[in-house]
Amino acid sequence: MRTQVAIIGAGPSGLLLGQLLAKQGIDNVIIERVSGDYVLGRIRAGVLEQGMVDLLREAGVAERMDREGEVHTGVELAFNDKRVRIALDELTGGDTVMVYGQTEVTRDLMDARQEAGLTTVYEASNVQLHDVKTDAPYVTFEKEGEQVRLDCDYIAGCDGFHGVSRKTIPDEIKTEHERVYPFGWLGLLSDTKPCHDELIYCKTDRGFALASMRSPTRSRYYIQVPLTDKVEEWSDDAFWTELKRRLPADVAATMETGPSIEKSIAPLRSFVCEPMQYGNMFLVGDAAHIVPPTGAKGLNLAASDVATLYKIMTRVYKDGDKDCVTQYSEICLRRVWHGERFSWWMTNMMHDFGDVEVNGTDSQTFSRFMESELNFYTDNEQGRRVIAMQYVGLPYEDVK
Ligand code: FAS
Ligand code: PHB
Repeated sequence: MRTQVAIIGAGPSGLLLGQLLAKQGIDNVIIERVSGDYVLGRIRAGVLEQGMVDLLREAGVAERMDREGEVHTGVELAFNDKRVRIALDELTGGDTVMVYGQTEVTRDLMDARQEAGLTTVYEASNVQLHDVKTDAPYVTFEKEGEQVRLDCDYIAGCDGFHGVSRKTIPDEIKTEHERVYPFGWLGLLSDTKPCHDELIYCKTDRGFALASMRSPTRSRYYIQVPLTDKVEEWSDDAFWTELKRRLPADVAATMETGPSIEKSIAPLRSFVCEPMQYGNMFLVGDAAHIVPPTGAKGLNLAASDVATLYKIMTRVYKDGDKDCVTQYSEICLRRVWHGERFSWWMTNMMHDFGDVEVNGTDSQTFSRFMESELNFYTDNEQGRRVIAMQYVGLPYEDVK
């Protein structure tokens, strides 16, 4: 097999990149480890920045999102028995976010790829990258017992945190930055009416909670839990009882509960691999970086990586400008670190660290610092503007 760009991973990064490249006539093949149904079964992000919305429209896959997605002009922070609305549009000169689940984004991209007759190899095993430092890199994998070789010009490692691509960068070349948080998020998806028309991020002395949604009839909720918790220990009733103790009282009093259709615990970490490229192999999305979901940045940072690589590949194949590939990592990392910092900051402000020492500060002192931080940034319009600017997403950077 031969293609121009080999894409490892059929998550949102790989599928969105493949769709954009195809629109420019750039041939690409996606190699995915699991089945398409398995990819769709993962319940993840729910909030899309304007930049990602624009990219999905450019890729020609936004028709259902524009019909079924919800444009949100604000989010709420609830703490110390008060609720502060961050008026995203007023504070940023009109920017908003789109509430539309990652599962639906992935489904739209899969459908578009199939319709375009583009090649995706699902359930490929033993995927390996070769000769990435040369002008003739290639990928090998096994499919139905057959060993397959895919020759290409470039490889996009869109294979997530546990993928194979990042391992291709030698240890002596890469630096991995990591912060693992001492708690996780227990998430529940239910076919119930959302408890509020906007997202509510709650900080309480029992821990963090988030009320989100997927549609007017489907809700997504999270509560902070200890890393030692197991999802099977949490009955639906226990979840709803604890969630109601963390949501604002008036919201909890009227909210609709029901059976979970998905329930899982996600660990929280900040992670960045530098550089994000090695020879003709580029790391994209979770393959290069992970954020705690408190800032709704994970999927959105993946989208801005895709945008940068798409612009670069278009310059290579349309303008014959191969030199611009050296800009990829530097451009991506500037925006990635802003997203990392915001997600780390929101996580520090909104969670209960219990008696865990943080950055050498005892937990009580740290908690006072964070309480002051949250009050300072929400008490005045300038502070709320800082939160709003990051929440809607910083501008994408152009390729020089
Ligand atoms: P993905 O991990 O989605 O996709 C990588 C793909 O590569 C997968 O399909 C995998 O099967 C495949 N793959 C892996 N190894 C391979 C190999 N060796 N060969 C071939 N294929 C391979 N973000 C938010 O913004 N908000 C949220 O609320 C949120 N919640 C999350 C909850 C959880 C439990 C997790 C894990 C992440 C969450 N995220 C959230 C972040 C998430 O949405 C990611 O940012 C997003 O999935 C990134 O997409 P990809 O980069 O495509 O990586
Ligand atoms: C979600 O709806 O899954 C969601 C929304 C915002 C976040 C995290 C998760 O910050």
